[in-house]
Amino acid sequence: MVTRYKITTLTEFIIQRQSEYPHAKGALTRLLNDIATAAKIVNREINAAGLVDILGAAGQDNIQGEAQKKLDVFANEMFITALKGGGECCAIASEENEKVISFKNEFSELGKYVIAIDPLDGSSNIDANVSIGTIFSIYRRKSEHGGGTQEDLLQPGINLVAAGYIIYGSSTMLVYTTGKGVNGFTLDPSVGIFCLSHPDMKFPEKANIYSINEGNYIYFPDGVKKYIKHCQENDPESYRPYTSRYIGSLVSDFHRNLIKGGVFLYPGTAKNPNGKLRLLYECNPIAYIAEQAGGKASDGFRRILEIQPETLHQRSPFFTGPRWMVEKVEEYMREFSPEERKS
Ligand code: AHM
Ligand code: MG
Repeated sequence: MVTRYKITTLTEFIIQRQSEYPHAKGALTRLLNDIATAAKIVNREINAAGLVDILGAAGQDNIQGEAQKKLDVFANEMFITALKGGGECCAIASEENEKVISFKNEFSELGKYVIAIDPLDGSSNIDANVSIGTIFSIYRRKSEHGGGTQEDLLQPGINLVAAGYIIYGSSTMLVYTTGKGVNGFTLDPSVGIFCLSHPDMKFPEKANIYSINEGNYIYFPDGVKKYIKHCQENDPESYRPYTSRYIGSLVSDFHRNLIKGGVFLYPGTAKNPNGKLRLLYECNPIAYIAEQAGGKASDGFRRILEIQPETLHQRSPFFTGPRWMVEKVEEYMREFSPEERKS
């Protein structure tokens, strides 16, 4: 008997999912397609980066005072162009722009959605040919008409409609959720189509990786220091000692931990009490995916998705992975670093 394999493309998949919402008019479907199209173009540029002379700083700093790379600039412009032209989105908050970009034109003013995006995360790794990513989150706007506003974007993660990331790695994948599980699609570069390759992704039950920039150890809160010791103790029943893996590229570290089972930690430190990662376009979308994959995401004390953002670029300590691993981190934080707790 001949075995038949059905290839499901990303476009087919999101259209199938749309039919589960009888009142949906296809706006979210079109928005996700716009993101996928921009991602393919960004992917093409990243793949060509070693060939053409595009590497190196673009000569300007982003608003966090970090040197921007040319590919950051390119990716930012690409996603903005695709989303503005698509007409479903009325405002974007991007890691690369200080203020909200509000679309006031005939295409987008009526768009129902706003997007927070990190167009190229982990970009300090580009020169070393290490996997990098795009992280996006989609909210329904709060304002009723006109261009989208900052208030439309300052929503807690529990209001997310969809979130996802693209990982530009040994293969390029788009992973996303609309709140009904997490699905991963691998780009077939020969035809330029994302194909369903990782349906219904879940953290594996057996997990034994911890990912943290241990070079900052002396600055970590005591709870995190004690947790690291816990990871290194011998207890085969709980798969310890764990393996340490850290790329320094959030999407890549998270993606590996999702597939292989592991916890990611980026704590606050004495110098930077809120850590490094940005709540709106790094922590929230990854937290939503983590929860949908059966995991958890916390700042050590609070559920990430319940934090009310005050500013666009605010940072948060970030711990995410399988539920039981994150709960262990929280236990250590409560016991050894109670002074870190925020209101
Ligand atoms: P970026 O947005 O400037 O690229 O920085 C975010 C990146 C994350 O991808 C990664 O998890 C983290 O920075 C690594 O930071 P560090 O080098 O301090 O370990
Ligand atoms: Mg980033």
